[in-house]
Amino acid sequence: MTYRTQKVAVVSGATGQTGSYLIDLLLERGYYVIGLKRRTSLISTDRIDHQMNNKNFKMVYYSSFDPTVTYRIIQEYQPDEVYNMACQSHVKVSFETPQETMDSIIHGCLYWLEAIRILNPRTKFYQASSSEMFGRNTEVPLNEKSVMLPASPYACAKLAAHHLVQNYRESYNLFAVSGILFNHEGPRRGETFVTRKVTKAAAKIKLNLQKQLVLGNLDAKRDWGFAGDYADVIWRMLQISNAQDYVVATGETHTVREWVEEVFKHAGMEIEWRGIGLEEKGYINDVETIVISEMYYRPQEVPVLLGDPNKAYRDLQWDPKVKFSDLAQMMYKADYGEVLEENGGWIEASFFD
Ligand code: F7E
Repeated sequence: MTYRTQKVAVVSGATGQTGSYLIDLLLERGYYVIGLKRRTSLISTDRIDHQMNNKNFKMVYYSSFDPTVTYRIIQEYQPDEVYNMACQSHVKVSFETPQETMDSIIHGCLYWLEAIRILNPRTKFYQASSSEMFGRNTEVPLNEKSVMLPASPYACAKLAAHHLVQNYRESYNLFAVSGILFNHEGPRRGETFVTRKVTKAAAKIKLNLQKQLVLGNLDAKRDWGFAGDYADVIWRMLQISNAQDYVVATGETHTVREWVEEVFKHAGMEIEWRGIGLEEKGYINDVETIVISEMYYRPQEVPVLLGDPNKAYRDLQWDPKVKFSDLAQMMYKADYGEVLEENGGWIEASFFD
C-alpha cells in the first residue's frame, strides 16, 4: 500500500467547505488523505468530486455519533494528523436542533481525543473551534485570551469541545490544538450562510432570474476571510513543535449591510436603503429588491466579531491573501458563472450585460 510511505491525514467533514479546501492542500503537499463523510440520501460530494480519482485520496463513511467508527479509523490508518472539521455548523439551526448540534460537536471531538489517547497518542489532532465562542463579548479585537460568552447552542458546544482539547493536551500531553476561526467564506460556501446567499441572489437578480432577496439582521458585524487561506493556517498549526491554540481572522470587521453593498457594487447595481429596522428595504433603480424579515433573526445575536490574528501571523508565518472586497468579487463572479451555466449560458450578454 503506497500510503504507508507517505504522511497520512484524516479529515472529517470532507464534503464541507473548509474540509474540501484542506483536502486539496494536503494532497498537493504529498499526503495520503482519508476524507470522512456522513451518509446522505442525496449525493453531497460536489466540493470534492475533482479528487475522487486521485490515488492518494480515499473517501470513508463516518458518523460523529458512533465512536466505533472513530476508533476503527485510528486503529486501521494510524494517521499522522486528524483534522476534525465535521459538525452541524449553522448557528440559527442550532437553536432548532440543539441536541443534534451539541452531540455532533462534543461527542465527535471527545471520541477522537479518546481514540487517539488510547490507540495512537502520536497522532496530531486539530479541532475546528469557532469565533462564535466569544459570543456576547464586544471587547474587540478578540484574541486567544479573550473572555468567551457563547450565545447559541452551537457556540456552547464548540466551547465545550475547545476545553476538551485543552484538557487532553494538558492531561495526556497529546498534540491537540484548536483553531479559533472567524467566519471563512468562498465560492464553495453553503448557500444558507449570509455571504453566499447574497452573492448567489445578486447573480440571479443581475440575470433577471430573481426579484427579491430576503435577509435578517443587517447590523451584525463579522470578520470575513477566505476559506482557502484558512486551510493553509490550519495545516501550519500541526507543523510546529508546540501544540497551541490560535485565533484565525483578517483583523477587519464589516456589517452584513456592507457585505450586501459590496457584492451588489461588484454586480454593477447600487442599492438605496429606505426605512429603518424591519421596515427597511433596499431599492435598485426604484425596484424593491432587498427585504428584511424577522424569519432570519436569531433568538440571540452575536453583535460583533473582530479577531486579532497577530499570534498566527507571528508564530505560523501566515499571510492571508484575500481581503473583504476581493472576497465579495470572487464569490459574486463564481456565482454569476454558476447561475449562467445552470441556465444553459444563453442569458449572457445578449440581454443583460
Ligand atoms: O451569519 C446575519 C446573521 O449564518 C452571519 C458559521 O460558519 O461563522 C458562521 O456563523 C451574520 C449573522 O454565519 C441573514 O444573523 C442576516 O449575524 O453567515 P452566517 P455565522 O452565524 O456568523 C462562524 C465562525 C461559525 O463557526 C459558523 O459555523 O449574518 N444574517 N441575514 C443572516 N444570516 C443568514 N445565515 N441568513 C440570512 O438571511
